[in-house]
Amino acid sequence: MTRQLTIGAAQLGPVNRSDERGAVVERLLALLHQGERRGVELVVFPELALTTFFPRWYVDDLTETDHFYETEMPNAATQPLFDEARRLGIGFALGFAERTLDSTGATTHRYNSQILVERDGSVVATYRKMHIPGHADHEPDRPFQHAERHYFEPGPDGFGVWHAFGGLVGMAICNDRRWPETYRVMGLQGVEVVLIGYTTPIHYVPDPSQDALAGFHNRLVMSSGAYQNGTWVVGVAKAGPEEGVELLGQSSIIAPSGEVVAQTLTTRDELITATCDLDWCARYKQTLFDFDRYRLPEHYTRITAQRGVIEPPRLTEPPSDPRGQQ
Ligand code: ING
Repeated sequence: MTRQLTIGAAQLGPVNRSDERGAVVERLLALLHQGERRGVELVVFPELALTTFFPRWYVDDLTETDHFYETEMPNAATQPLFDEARRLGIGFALGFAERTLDSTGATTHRYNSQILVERDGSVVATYRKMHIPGHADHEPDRPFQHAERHYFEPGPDGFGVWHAFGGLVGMAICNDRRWPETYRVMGLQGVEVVLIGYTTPIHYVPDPSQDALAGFHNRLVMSSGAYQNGTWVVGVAKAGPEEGVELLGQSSIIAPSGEVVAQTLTTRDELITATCDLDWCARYKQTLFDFDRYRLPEHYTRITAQRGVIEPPRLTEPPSDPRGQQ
C-alpha cells in the first residue's frame, strides 16, 4: 500500500484592508469544507492569509501596524478554524504575521510565519520566512511599496522538515521558493512535500520586464525545486486585485517529476486538490537525485562560504578590441 496524501491548495482572492479577520476565517472555513467534501487530509492556505498584504504600504512607526500581527496562534479569531479542522480530522498550513516577545520579554520580533497543524489539531511546527524580499526604507517613487524588510525579520530557525501526515513535510514562504537552497536544505532532510504560501505582485517594480514572466517564473522555481529534490510542492496564492495591486494566482500542486498536476484557473477563492503518492518521491531520490551517491559537497563550498558574487581574477589584460571598444 503506497502512502497517499490528499492535499488541497486553498487559494484566496483579495483580502482588503477593511476585511475583518472573522470574515476571512469564514472564507477559510468554506474552503476547508470544500476540501472535506473532496476527501482532503491537508489544506494549505496562503501567506499572510488573515490580512491584506500590508507591506504594500509604508508606516514608519511599526507599533501603528500591530493590528496586522497575531500575538498568539490560535487566537480568538482563528480558533473556529482550528476547532473545525480538528473536528473534521483535516490538517492545515496557515500563513500569518507573527508578533512575539523574546524569552526575556524585552525584545519584540516580527515574523512572516506559517503554522502547520496535524489532523488531530496538534501543532507540528511554525516556520518563519527566511528570504525577506523587497526593501526596508520607504521608497516614495514606487507605485506601491514591498517593504517586507521593514515589517519582518528573517526567521531564526532555518528550513525544517517534520514527520507528519505519513511523510516528511517541509515549509517555505513566498520568496523562499525562488532560491534553490530552500529546497535543497529540505531535500537533504528527505522532504517529500513542501508547503508554500505566497503573495506575488505581478508588477515587479525594480524590473518591469519580469511582469510578463511572473507566471512562468512561479512555475519554473517550484517545478525545479520539486524535481531536483524529488519532492511534492504545493504553492498557494493570495491572488487577484488586492487594494489596487494585481496578485498572481496560479496556485499549484506539483509532483516530484516537476509536473503540475493541479492549478487554479481563477484569481479568487479556489480549492484545487490532488492525491499525492509520497512514494513517488523515491523514483527521483533513489535514482537521478540519489544525493549520497552523486553530490559533491566538497566542490560546493562557495554556496555556504559566500553571500554575493566574487568574480575570478583577470589573469591577463583583456585583448584590446580592434574596434576600439572595451
Ligand atoms: N513576494 C514576492 C515573491 O517572491 C516578488 C516578491 C514580487 C518577487 C514580485 C518577484 C516579483 O514572490 C513575497 N511576498 O515574497
